[in-house]
Amino acid sequence: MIDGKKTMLSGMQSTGMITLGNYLGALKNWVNLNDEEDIKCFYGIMDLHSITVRQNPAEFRKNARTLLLLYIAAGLDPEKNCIFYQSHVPAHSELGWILDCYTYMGEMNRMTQFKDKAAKHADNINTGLFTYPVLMAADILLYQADLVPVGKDQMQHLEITRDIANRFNGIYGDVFTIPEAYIGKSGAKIMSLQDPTKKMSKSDENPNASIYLLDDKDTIMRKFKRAVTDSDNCIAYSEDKPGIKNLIDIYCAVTKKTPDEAVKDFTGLGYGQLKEIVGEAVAEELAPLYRRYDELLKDKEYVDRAIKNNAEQASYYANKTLRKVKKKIGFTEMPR
Ligand code: ATP
Ligand code: LTN
Repeated sequence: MIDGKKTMLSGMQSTGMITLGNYLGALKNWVNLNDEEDIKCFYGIMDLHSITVRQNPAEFRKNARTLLLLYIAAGLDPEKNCIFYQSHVPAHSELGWILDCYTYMGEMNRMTQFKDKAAKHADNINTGLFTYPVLMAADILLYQADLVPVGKDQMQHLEITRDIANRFNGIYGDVFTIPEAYIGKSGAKIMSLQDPTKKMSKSDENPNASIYLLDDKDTIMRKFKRAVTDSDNCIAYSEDKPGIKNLIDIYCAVTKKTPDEAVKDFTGLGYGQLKEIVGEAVAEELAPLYRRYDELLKDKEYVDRAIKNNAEQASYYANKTLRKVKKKIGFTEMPR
C-alpha cells in the first residue's frame, strides 16, 4: 500500500525487441488493469536483470529506450504511472544484496528459469543468473507491492519473493507487504510461429518465429504466411493442433473473442485465409502503437523529463523501504 492505495509493480527485461507474446501476455494486461482500477502502478525497465546475459553496450542502451517508449506507446501514461529504469534506483541493487543473505542456495537451485537459461548460455553461467529471482524479489518488495501482474512463467519467482518476505518479516516484524500474483484476463501464452510447442521469445534467434512490436504490416503478414501449422487443412481449436491453436489464441487475444466464436468466424476457410485474417487483426492492433512510438521518438524532451521525474519518484518510495530494512537489521546510520 502507498498513500492508502493498492500498489502494483511489474516490468520486463530490456534484452531485445519485445514480441507480440510480451505484449499480449504482459503489457496489454497492464494497460487494461490501469484503466480498470485505482491503483498506484510502478513499471520497471529491468535493465539490471538484463546483464545476466552478455549485452552489446550500444544495443543495450537502445533496447532499454525502445522498451520505455513502447510502454508509453501502448498506453501507460508516465504522468499517472511511475515508469522507471531499474538502474536509476540504486536501492534495487542494495536490497538485492541484503536479500541474498536471507535466501538459500537450495531455493535458487529449484528455479526452472535458471535451469533453462543456464542450458542456453552454457558459456556464461554467472552468479547473477543464479540469484536473478532475489533481485526480482527486491524490485517487488521495495515498493510494498500488493499485486504483481506476470505471465505464468514467472509464478515460481513470485512464490520465492513471498517466501523471502515472510522469512524477513518473521525475524524483524512487518517490514514487507506480501505480494499476490495477478494473472491477467488475456493471459494467453503465445507460441513461436516457427515451432508452436515453444513459447514466442524475444531472444529467439529466428526472426520469423516472433512478431516484434515495431514490425511493419508487410513483415507481419509475411511472418504469419510462413507460420508453421499442420497438413490437415481443418480449422479446430485443439491441443493436437498447436500451430492452429496458437493462431486462434492470438486472434482471440486481439479481438477479445472466445475460441468458439473465433472458430465460427473461420468456418469454411483454408489455412491461408486464416493466416491472413489473423495477420490483419494483429497489424491493426499494433498500428496505433507504431504511430505513437514514432511521435515519442521525436519528443525527446518530454520523454527525458518523464524518465527523470519518475526515477525520483521511484527512488523516494524505494529508499523509504530500504531505510526501514537497514534500521531493522542494525546497520549504523551515517551521522548527520
Ligand atoms: P527472453 O527471451 O529474453 O527470456 P521473454 O520474451 O521470454 O524474454 P521476458 O522478459 O522473460 O520475455 O518476459 C516479460 C513478460 O512477458 C513476462 O511477464 C512474461 O510472462 C511475458 N511473456 C513472455 N513471453 C510470453 C509469451 N510467449 N506469451 C505470453 N506472455 C509472455
Ligand atoms: N523476470 C521478469 C522481469 C522482472 C519482473 C520484476 C517482473 C524483473 N523484475 C519484478 C515483475 C516484477 C520477467 O518477466 N522475465
